[in-house]
Amino acid sequence: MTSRYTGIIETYRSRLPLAPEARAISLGEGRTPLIRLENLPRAEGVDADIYVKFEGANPTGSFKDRGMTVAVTQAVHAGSRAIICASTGNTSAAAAAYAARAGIKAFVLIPEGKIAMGKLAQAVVHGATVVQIRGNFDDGMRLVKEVARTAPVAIVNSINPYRLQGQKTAAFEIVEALGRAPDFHCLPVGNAGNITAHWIGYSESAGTGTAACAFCGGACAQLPPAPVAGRPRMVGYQASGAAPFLRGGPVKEPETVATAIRIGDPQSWEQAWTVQRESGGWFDELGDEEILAMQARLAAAEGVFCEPASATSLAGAVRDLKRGRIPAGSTVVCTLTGNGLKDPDAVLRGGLRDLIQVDAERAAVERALLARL
Ligand code: AN7
Repeated sequence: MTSRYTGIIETYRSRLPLAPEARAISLGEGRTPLIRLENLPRAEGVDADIYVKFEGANPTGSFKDRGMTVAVTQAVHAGSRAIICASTGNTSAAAAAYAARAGIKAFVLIPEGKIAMGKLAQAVVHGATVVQIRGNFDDGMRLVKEVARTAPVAIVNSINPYRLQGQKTAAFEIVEALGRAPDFHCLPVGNAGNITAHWIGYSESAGTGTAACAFCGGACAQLPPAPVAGRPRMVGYQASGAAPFLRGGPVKEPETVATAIRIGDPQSWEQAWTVQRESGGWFDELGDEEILAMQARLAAAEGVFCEPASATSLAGAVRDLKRGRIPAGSTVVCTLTGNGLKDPDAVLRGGLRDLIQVDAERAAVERALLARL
C-alpha cells in the first residue's frame, strides 16, 4: 500500500467550499509537525503542556501555503489567468509558488526594503512580477484593491475567503493530533486572517459554528465531521510597534523587526474581535527584544528555528503563563507561522561576534574545542 501525502485539499475536501471538479493546485502543504516542547518550559519555569505547530515546514516555509492552495485552486477553477497580492513577504512567496504550479501569472506588491531576503528570493525564483512599493504593507493592500477593481486579476490576500478556508485546516490537524482542542491557542497577529481561520476550524471541529466565517456566518455546525469537545481561548500577540488591536484602531507607521507582521491596518479587524469575544481570549503586545530573545531561546533549547514574527506567539504564551493569565497545567498550542531560514539576517546581525576562527590545523581546532567542553 502506498501513502503519498498530497496536501490539505485532498485530505479535507469535504470540509472545503470547492467544486468537486476543481483541479487541486497543491504542493503537498499541511500535515506540519506539532512539537511538544521538552526543555523550554522547564528553563522558563512554567508548568504547562506547550506544543508548537511548526508551519515553517510547509512547502514555501509558512502557513500561507494552506490558504494559497485553496485560493489558487478556486481562482483557476473560476478562469483566472493571474493573481495579485500585497505582502510583507510570506504571502508573496506562496502566491508566486502556487501560481507557478498552476501555470498562471502572479503580481506581488511588497514594501521596498522591508521584507526578509529569503522571501524576496522566493518571489523572484518562482517568476512572480515583483512590484516594490515606496510605502508599507497597508499602502500595498489599498493599491491591490484599487487595481483589482478593473484589471483581470484575482486577489489572493486573506480578504479572499478561500484563504481562510484553507488555513482553518491547521486547527483540524491539531484536534486530530491531540484528540481534542487545546485550552489556549496563541498566534502572532498581523492582518488577523490566521487567528480567524483557526477559530473557524476549531468551531467546525466542535460543531458550533462562528459568526467570523464569511462562508457560513455561524452555520459551520452543518458541516461534517462529528463534533469533538470544546474550543480553545484564542490569544493574539502583536509587536508593540505594530499593534492596532492594542491601540483600538489603525497604526499609521507600523515598525518592528518582525517584518512579517509590520501591519497597521488589519484586514480581518471585525472578524478578529468576534474571535476574541466568542472564544474568551485576548490580544497583547511584545517588544522587539522579547520577540528576538524567544526566537533564539526556542532555537537553542528545542532545535526549532522560526522567523521573528512567529516567536511572538510563544513569547506571549510564556509571559502569560508566568503571570498566571494562562493557568498552570494548561494545554497550549502556539503557531510558529514561518521558517527562520527565510530571514537569517534577523539572527546573524547580533550573533556573528560569537563565531570563532582558527588556523586550519588539528592543534588549533582541538584547543578551540577543549576550551569549550
Ligand atoms: C510569519 O505575507 O500578511 O494575522 O503579507 O508572514 O494572518 O496576517 C504575513 C503575515 C504571522 C500574520 N506570521 O498572520 C504577508 C502577511 C508570519 C506572517 C503573520 C504573517 P495574519
